[in-house]
Amino acid sequence: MKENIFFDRAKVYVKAGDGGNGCMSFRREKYIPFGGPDGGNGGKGGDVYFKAKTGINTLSELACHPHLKAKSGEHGQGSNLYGRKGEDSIYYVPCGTIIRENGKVVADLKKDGDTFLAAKGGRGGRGNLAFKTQFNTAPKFCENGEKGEEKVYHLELSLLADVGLCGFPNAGKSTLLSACTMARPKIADYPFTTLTPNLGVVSHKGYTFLMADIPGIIEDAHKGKGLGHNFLKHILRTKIIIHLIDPYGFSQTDPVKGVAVIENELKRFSKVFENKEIILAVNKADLPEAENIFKKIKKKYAKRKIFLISAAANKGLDKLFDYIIKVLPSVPEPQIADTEQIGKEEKKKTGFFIEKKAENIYEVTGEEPAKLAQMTNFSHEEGVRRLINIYKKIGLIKALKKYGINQGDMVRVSDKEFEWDDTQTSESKSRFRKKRKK
Ligand SMILES: Nc1nc2c(ncn2[C@@H]2O[C@H](COP(=O)(O)OP(=O)(O)OP(=O)(O)O)[C@@H](O)[C@H]2O)c(=O)[nH]1
Ligand SMILES: [Mg+2]
Repeated sequence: MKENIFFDRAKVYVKAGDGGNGCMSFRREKYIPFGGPDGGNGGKGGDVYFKAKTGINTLSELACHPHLKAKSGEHGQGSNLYGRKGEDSIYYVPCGTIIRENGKVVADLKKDGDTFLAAKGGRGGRGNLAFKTQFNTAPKFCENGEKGEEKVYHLELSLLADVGLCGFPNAGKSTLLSACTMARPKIADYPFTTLTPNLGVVSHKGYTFLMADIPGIIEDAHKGKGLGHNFLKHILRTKIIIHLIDPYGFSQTDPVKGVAVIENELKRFSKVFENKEIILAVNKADLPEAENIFKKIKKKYAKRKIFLISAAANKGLDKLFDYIIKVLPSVPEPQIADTEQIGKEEKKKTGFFIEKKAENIYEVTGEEPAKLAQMTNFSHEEGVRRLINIYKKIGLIKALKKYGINQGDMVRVSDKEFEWDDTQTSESKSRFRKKRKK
């Protein structure tokens, strides 16, 4: 049987489709002399998207298949035929997926249908018809398609429930979830029954809210004891927490002292828990010791909201849920973990940087020059001339001269290499001589 592994994080490598190359072609038809250029444009490469979808609960699929791609655009053809666009790829993630790039949050897909453009497909290269002008009626060059974006993202699932359940193992968290929702988590009389979070929808007096049950935590969970405290991130963004207490305590821990033990673990995990309402609920009210423990805890935590319930016998739940539906509407929308803000899209980087790599090798880095070089088809002399003209316009040629470049030196841009030719890079006459391309 295939094991259902729960992943709540994934590192993925995303590659959008490349744009199709433009085409260089001339109309050749009987009785039509000088038919003119008719090379069509290449198609755009497909984009890669992440889309939140209810019903998906883990990032397992992406964690196991982390290479995500979209199709490339087709090349343009003669007779002004445009290449077909590459198909977009949509990868579905659970609601509550936080997406980070270089440690910075770039998207928080909260509800069903929320979409994030993860990598943009490359633009299709233009065919020679697109370059036809009054001054150049028969352009003998075309563009390569632009490369699709490549990115690395860290995805993390942080469930978005209204109410989160926490407490020592065996307190009855899963029993409570199954008593009031359609969820059927595993329940058993031993600790660590629950190994992955469970979600359920509670309907109470015409209101509905989402409840999350997570594995139990124990003292020193932050040091990795028990199942550790990693699952706490799934109740980090809940509006209210219900801390369930077993009147018989857990292991050697007394139930009254245990309250502080669990809450310390919460606070150690994140400051966010300090500002969240935590309701105390003494469970297993049907057991003889429950009433007594309830009184003791009420005395110790006089200012807190405390309930006595029995999840298994469905006792006291009405009162608890009455209180929850009363306060829920006034609790603000939970923010991204640790109050991080979604990073604004960085402005497209223009400009370039020149570095002398060796005695006669100059390396140019910069998004714009690299993209221009990549989109130039070096087998077309006119295309190379156009590239040099654009490099002149953006000041690259001037900057290289200022840097002291000499006749015969090599210039590296992206994966292309040129030999510098003074006569061809002068302001009046602009010609690079192509040395070789990789
Ligand atoms: N007597 C009594 N037993 C209960 C009550 N609620 C839960 N239990 C029992 O407590 C045991 C643990 O219940 P679970 O719901 O699995 O506890 P949990 O907190 O989810 O435990 P972990 O998943 O291990 O963290 C089970 O045997 C339940 O039947 C209750 O109200 N009364
Ligand atoms: Mg459980």
